[in-house]
Amino acid sequence: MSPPSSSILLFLFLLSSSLVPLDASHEVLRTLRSVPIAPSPSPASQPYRTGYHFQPPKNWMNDPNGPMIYKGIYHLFYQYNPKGAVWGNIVWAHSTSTNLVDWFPHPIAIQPSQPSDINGCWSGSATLLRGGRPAILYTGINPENQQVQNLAEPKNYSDPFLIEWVKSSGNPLMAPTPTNMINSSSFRDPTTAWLGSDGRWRVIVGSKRNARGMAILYRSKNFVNWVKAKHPLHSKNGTGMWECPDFYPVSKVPVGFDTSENGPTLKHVLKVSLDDTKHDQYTIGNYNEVRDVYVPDEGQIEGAGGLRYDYGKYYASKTFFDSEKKRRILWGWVNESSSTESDIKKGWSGVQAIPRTVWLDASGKQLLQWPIPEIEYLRTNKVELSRQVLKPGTTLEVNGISAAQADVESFFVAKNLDKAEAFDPKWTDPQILCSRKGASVKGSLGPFGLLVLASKGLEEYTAVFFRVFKGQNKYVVLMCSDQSRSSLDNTNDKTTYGAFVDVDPVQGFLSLNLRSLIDHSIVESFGGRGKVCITARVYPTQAIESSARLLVFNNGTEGIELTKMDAWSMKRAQI
Ligand code: DQQ
Repeated sequence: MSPPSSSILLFLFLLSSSLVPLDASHEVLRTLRSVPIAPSPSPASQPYRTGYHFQPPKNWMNDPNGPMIYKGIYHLFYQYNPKGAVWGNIVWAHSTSTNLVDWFPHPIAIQPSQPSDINGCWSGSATLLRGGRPAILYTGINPENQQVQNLAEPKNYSDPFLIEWVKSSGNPLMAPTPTNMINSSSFRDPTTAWLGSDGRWRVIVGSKRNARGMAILYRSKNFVNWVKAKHPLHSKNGTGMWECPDFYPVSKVPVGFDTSENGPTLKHVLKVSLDDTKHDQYTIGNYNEVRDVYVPDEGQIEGAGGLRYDYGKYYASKTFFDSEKKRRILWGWVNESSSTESDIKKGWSGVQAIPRTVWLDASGKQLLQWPIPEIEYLRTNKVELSRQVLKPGTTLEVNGISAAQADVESFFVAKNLDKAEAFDPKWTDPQILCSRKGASVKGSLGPFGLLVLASKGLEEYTAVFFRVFKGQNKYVVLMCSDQSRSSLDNTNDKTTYGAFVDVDPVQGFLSLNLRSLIDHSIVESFGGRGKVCITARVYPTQAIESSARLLVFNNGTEGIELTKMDAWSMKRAQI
């Protein structure tokens, strides 16, 4: 979401205050029962609502905010418009869960109520202070439409659901001033804070100066009085506004670490949501606590062309440390690819991707991501395909699962690597390559993979597939999610997505794993055991509910071995 210009903000504010007056009080509902839970809309009228991806019953949702675990309960807050299916009137909605799959809704946690947030409660993060006490830092929009940073704390620490939040009387705690050089329309989305060994908290806030994206650093001894550091934690010219920064330690062992941990065996990740491109881009590097700077490793690319959490639709993400299961979990917002008119008609917009565990790949050069294992409890009616060769031209239907709501894991092996097409070094953009070489463009080793949400006569399908090329010194594996045939409705954005997967052959064979989480209007795909993720939003008109089909295909001239495929129907989550 790009921040609306001040005139749009003023217009939205006037509109909302003239039609439905903004409630300036911090209304608090006392019990869980007092929250009206809307009945699930019928699938016939709402074929694009998800069965196991998080979404509110209606209206607009964007960024995940303040995820945390407190007293064994997972919390997810999110940017929400209580008044409609388009962005505006932004508050923090709140749900909790014991398993990250089933969610219980709570009253709005934070909404405009004081001058420092009267024009909106925008994104922010939770930090567990000493003794495990949660605190939320979030961006408020003040009466002058300036972006400022505020603090909210639980009213009752013994409530594991953290229903009521109290705003600090000192708000705003960080604000643009005539002397601190902060651009008041580009100063938002505080991260989870981390504690240095000097006993001071640090937090970064996304910003830009001209085209230089930056992570402005603040320090505090008591979490209330914050002092801006002389230099940002990091900045990079040419990258534009950094929204929703995230900064955390990782290691090659697939466990997570508290945000305050640092040491010689840990690397750090700095993720920024690039407002200019709407992509979540990250680098891996080192955090020098003495100088309070982050330095990306040599070879890491910042901005366009760098690493992305997801090469499809995925934005404004945020991680948290799950101290119970010792893992770092990533949440990300998946916006619609439909028109605003369709969103208003269906009455909602936006879903959250399935939470993913993140850790560092053995190469140390990129992250790995995998859907949290809890999601597997929804699997049912397993169908297995055993080892077979997918001959050139194969399209094989996988019967026996509900293909509109499924989890599919396939293991492919490409053997005749000497037959791979030559890779042209000019092909530097995998997304362009995928749109030129879609699923229907024959190759030699590929395209092979899945046709998901496919209609009976293949009038509609989304193709998720690989192609293998022979580069100068190594093989190049391309992973694509081709939405060009996903819907007969041409009002949707059907951009094809793609990425290169960094995998090497072992003993002359290239093994490629593909997992796809299919849920009515979202397809989340993980290639190379989590090296590349691509998420797509699709709106089939025929391949809906029980009419949706799943196929495995090979449109190359060489046979590809399907070592195994496990496919499950997914039960509905309680959301
Ligand atoms: N969404 C929030 C902002 C953030 C943007 C407003 C990112 O705080 O920069 O809803 O999608």
